[in-house]
Amino acid sequence: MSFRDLRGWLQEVEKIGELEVAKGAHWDIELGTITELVHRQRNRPAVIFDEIPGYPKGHRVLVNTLGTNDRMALTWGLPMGLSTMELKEAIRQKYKSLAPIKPTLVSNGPVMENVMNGRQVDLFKFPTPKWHEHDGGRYIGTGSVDITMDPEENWVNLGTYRVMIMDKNHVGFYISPGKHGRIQRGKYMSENKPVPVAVSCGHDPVIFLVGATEFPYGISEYEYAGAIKGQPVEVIKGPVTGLPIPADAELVLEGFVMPGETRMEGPFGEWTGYYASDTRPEPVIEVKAIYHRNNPIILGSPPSKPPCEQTFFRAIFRSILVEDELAKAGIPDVTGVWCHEAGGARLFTVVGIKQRYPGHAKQAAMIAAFCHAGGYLGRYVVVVDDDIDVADIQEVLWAMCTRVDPVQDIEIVKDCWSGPLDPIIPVGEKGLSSRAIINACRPIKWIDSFPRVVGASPELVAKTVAKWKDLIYGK
Ligand SMILES: Cc1cc2nc3c(=O)[nH]c(=O)nc-3n(C[C@H](O)[C@H](O)[C@H](O)COP(=O)(O)O)c2cc1C
Ligand SMILES: [Mn+2]
Repeated sequence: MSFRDLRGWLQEVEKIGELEVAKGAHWDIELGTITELVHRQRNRPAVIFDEIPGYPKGHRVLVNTLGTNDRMALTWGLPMGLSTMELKEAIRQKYKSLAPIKPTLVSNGPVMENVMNGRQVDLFKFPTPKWHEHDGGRYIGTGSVDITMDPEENWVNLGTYRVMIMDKNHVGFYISPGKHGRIQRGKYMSENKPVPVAVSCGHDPVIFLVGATEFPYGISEYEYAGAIKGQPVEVIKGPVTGLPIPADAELVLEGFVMPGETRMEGPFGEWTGYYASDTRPEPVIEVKAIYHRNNPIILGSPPSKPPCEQTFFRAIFRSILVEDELAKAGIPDVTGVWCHEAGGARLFTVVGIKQRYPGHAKQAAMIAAFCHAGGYLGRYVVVVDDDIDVADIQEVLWAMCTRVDPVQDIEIVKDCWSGPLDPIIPVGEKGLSSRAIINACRPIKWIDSFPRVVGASPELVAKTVAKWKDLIYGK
């Protein structure tokens, strides 16, 4: 791996010409609006905002880290110049061979260059953006990770769960039901014990990538970060909580959630493209200490209406994870999975299979719909035959239009994993939602007599193109 931490990553990104410095953008909406517009495009550089009004030069905010194929490849330690599907394949190969590497405990690191303790703690010392016009506050945690420990099972989870500044020493953090951090937090709260939490607000993008991804329950995302990097992540024992914090992080908060204490959190522009969860009372962290490097960099990744930076990198990686879970569940002949971006890489998942036996399609669909990587806040799972390109929405729709008899082939499953962010579930009824499982494969019972697909055979195409190439495709 060619970089060690966020600063090393920035140097590499600069070398490939994909870093831009923007000076003078205001933290109040302006920076967030620029980010939204940049995040929508697929070829824009990572942007580092400096000289943010009201803040010292050098206190920076970085966005659009994973917004292009090359930056995603760089972060994964893969070659430049790959197409999206080549990148997916390269990541898949690398992911298959990953062996988790435990973090190494070190006694000190750059994150400790500056320490604020107790009464010195002041969250307003950093240029935290108000990202979207209708947000309820400034979110210091978007490209962040919330670090928690399971008090019974003793493993450390890293989850990207949004973090809102409440006042100079309190932050709210919203975790959807079922997420690992929520399960861990709940174990302390049900015993009325303070919950130790550390929040890293700027770090190696590999840390962000693993925090934002549905790795299996029970294994620390630190171990996956180490595996991706090919070397252990160095961590320091947090002086306040004892939790492991990245030694090379830019900015880390440490504190406790007091049982029973809540404040209103939100609204926040969410990945579905709505402000669906509005404001709710949520637990808050009383921040006891802040550590930061000189000239700290906040890593931002605010969601917005898809497609955007997030849906891009998550579509690739979630598709791989769902494929992996299908394989682990023993489903044969899965030819591909694509978690479409319009659905935030969650609401519309397509699984391709080579049908081998009656029931194969439904079996694949159900695993894809309910496994950890694919289960949360899903909506549609479509299974198609292997002649359909799962990532090509026109082909998928064609299969749905021609190989589905709705009364036979769409099944509704009720009472599935959802949460407050689900825009179609009304306030007061949120919590569960249904899934449409769409079997858009040719019916296995009469597949051999299913109508032949129109179109020249590959041999005929090859022969014709060889002779008429310029006429057909232009000179
Ligand atoms: C920028 C960004 C913000 C996110 N915000 C939240 C959030 O506020 N709450 C939440 O539950 N999940 C959020 N997620 C999704 C989780 O990070 C994701 O589901 C992750 O897998 C959770 O970790 P876990 O599997 O260890 O629970 C966010 C993801 C991204 C990329
Ligand atoms: Mn986890």
